[in-house]
Amino acid sequence: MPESNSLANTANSVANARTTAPHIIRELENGLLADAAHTSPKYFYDAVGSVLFEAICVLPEYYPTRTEAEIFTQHMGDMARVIGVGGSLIDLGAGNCAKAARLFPVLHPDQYVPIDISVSHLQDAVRRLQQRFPHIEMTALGLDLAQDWKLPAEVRRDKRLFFYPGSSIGNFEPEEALAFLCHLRAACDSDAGILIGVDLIKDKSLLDAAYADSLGVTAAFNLNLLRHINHLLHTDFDVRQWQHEAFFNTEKSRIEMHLRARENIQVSWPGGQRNFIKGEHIHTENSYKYSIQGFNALLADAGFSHSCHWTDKNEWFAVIHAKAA
Ligand code: AVJ
Repeated sequence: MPESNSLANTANSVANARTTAPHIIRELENGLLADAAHTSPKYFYDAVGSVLFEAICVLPEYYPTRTEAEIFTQHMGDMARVIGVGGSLIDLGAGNCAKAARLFPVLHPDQYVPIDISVSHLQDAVRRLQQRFPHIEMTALGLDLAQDWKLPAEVRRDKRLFFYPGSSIGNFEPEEALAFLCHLRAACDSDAGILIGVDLIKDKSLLDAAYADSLGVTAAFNLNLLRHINHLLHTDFDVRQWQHEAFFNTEKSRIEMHLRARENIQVSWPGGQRNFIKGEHIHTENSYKYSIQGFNALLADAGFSHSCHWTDKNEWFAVIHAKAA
């Protein structure tokens, strides 16, 4: 017993000694020190945050995941007719690869390229998928899609389909979303296309409920960010001093998530500190909602054409396909 304890302690201290990359420290500090404090939504997804997000996806109030899945169930055959078969399926933010795997039996890609922020997250899923679909060449890539990124030469050029489900595009500012789409368009030959999930503008009460669920899972997801930042920046955030807030900002057509200080709070970290007065907040996420026309205009501005969309009976969510030529 003492043996294994001391081994565990050694492993722990090695993990704790791992230092955060300087650009991440800089990004976090800049956000915390800004007049209107803010953080990037990519920091939600540590081990706990990723599990909480999976729980969000099965909440009754959180319609996007379920609605998108229904759209695929209903319209996958039609999508395949529009898109055609073969080519390279490039999965942006692949995670467990489950959404793309549903498309394999209808799209029959020659190559599957799952991309996520860390390749190690993809490895297990890809190994399992490779056994189920031995004839599809699989190349997992670790890239941060919010940074400048480039596809390596292993990614085939022939008939690329950029797959971006889940309405993750909503996390970008509209001008960043346009830049992102332009970046994809630049990686397209004339036979390429994009298949993207887009959350649509709807009644404010439905949107508010989806991001402030009755069980408090989204609140836990938002608050967990502070624990993750404590780990990355060695801040001394106390989660209990902060309150989850989420609402649809109709003028800006976006869900905003914030963490509001329940009292006056001083947050310190090696090399910095920030005082928050009671009621002051940290802006933790935007999730933009589009109309189909609005998103088509963005696609057109990025150089995509022949757009085609599928939606659910309530028109809460859309899956949109567009061609590079
Ligand atoms: C992963 C960005 C699509 O905006 O709905 C869910 C993240 N945040 N609940 C979204 C999220 C709070 C989600 N995206």
